[in-house]
Amino acid sequence: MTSLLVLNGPNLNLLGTRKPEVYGSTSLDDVRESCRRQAEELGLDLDFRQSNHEGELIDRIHACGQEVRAGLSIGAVYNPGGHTHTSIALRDAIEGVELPVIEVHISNVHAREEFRHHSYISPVARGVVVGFGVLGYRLAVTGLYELARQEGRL
Ligand code: CA2
Repeated sequence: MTSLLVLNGPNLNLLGTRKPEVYGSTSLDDVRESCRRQAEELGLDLDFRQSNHEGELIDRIHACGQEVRAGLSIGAVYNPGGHTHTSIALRDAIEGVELPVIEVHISNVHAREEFRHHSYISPVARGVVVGFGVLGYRLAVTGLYELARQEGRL
């Protein structure tokens, strides 16, 4: 079965435990379950991951790029967390394997501190979903799925 990667960067394992006024009270396990149900409805396998380690995230992006080339995956929904604003290496990884990515942010980064307004990832993403809370993951999955259909990859 064709798969879909939902990738989460540093500190997103803390979701639902702290800062509910910014990130809500839903846990990352709840997000995983919601994505699992949505993937099932769409007839896709779900690969849901979180890592606090940049190299691990880069390796996963490379692997997913190969899966897309082989027709085994439609790409990734990616919340890069703090790496959004710092990581040229993650941007290069996405660009390097031409991975179809929908970038997602739970909070409206543009309504927050200025250092959150710039993303190294957005220029290499196919789309960006910002500020819808954890609903953004579902919107991003829908967007990635529709792009894959439009492009004849599903
Ligand atoms: O809004 C988002 O989804 C972010 O990607 C979350 C990142 C932040 O650095 C970005 O600017 C925007 C932070 C993820 C850490 O999440 C936490 C969740 C609960 C408690 C503490 C951190």
